[in-house]
Amino acid sequence: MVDRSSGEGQGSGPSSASDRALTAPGLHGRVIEHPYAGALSFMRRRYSRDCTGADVVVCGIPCDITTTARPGARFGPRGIRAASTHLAYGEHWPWGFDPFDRLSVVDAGDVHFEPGYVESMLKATEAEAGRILDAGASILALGGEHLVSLPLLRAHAARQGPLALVHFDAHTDTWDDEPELGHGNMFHHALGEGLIDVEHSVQVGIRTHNHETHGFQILDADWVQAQGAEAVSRRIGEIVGTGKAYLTFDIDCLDPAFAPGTGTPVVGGLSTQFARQVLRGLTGTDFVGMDIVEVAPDYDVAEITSLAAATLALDYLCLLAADRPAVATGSKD
Ligand SMILES: [Mn+2]
Repeated sequence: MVDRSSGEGQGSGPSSASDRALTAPGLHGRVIEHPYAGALSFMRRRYSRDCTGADVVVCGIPCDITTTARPGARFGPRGIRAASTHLAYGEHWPWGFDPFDRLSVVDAGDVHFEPGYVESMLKATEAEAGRILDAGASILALGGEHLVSLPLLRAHAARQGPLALVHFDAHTDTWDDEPELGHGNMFHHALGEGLIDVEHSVQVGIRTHNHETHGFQILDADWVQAQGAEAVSRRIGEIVGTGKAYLTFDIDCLDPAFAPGTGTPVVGGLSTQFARQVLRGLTGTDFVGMDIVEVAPDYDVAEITSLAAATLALDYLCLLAADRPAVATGSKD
C-alpha cells in the first residue's frame, strides 16, 4: 500500500508530493517521489537532528583523510542518499514488506569535522554516535572511509560493551605494521581498545594477504563463493552466536564489476546479489548497528556502487524489521 496522492495536510501545488525529507510529518510510511527530484535524504526519510521516537538514525560521515589509494569516499554519503531514491517506493524485494511501516527512521545528516584532521573526525563521529545511542536509537552510518568504524565502535562499546564484529571486506584492516592510525588498521586498534569481542567476530570476503588473523575467524572470498550464501550465513551465525553484533560492510567486499566506485578495489569478490543473500540469512543475529563504507562515487559507473550500498543498507533495515509488526501501512507520514 503506497500513497501516490499529493500529500494531504502539506498544502497543494506541484511540490506537495516531493521533498519529503523536509515535509514528512512523521517517521513511518512513505510517499513516492520522482527519483530524480526533491531534497535528498536516505530513503526519503525525514531530515532531523531530533532522534526522539526514532528506532534507527542514519548519519553520514564524509571522510577520506587516510585513504591509501583512490580518494573520494567523502562523497559516499551523498552518493548513497542519491542512489537510495531509486529504492524508496515501498516493499523491498524479496522481503515482501516496507521496513518503514515497521521502523521509525530519520536521517540526521552528516557529521561535521575539520577536513584533513583525523582527531577531529574521530571526536565528532564518536560524539554524534553517542548522542544518537543515548536517545535510544540505533545507528545506520554511511561512510566515508573505513576508519569511521573506529569512533562508531567506541561509542557503541562504551555503552554496550565489546561487540561481535561482522565485517564484510576485501581487506582485514588489521595490519599492525603501519605507524599511523588509518583505514587499513583501525580494527587492530579497536581490538587493542577492547571494543571487539573477537572470539565471536568474523571477516567475510577477504582476498588480500595478512599473515596475522588477530583472532578473527576469516571466511575468505574463495571459501565464501565455493560454499554458497546459505552456508556462509549459517557459519556467520554460528561464530557470532547470541550476543550483540555490529555489522560493518566495506563496499569493496563486492567485486569491482559490481562496485567499481571505491578506493582500493580487489578483483574476485562477491556479487551484489550474493552479498544480499548472505545478509538476508542473518535474521537470527542481534545487530545493534551498521556502517557501510568506502563508496567513492567519482569512480562509479551509472551509480551501480552507490545503488549496491543503498540496497545493502536497506536490507539491513529489513533485517531489523523482519520480526516487528507494522505500525503504519502506506501512510502519508
Ligand atoms: Mn576494504
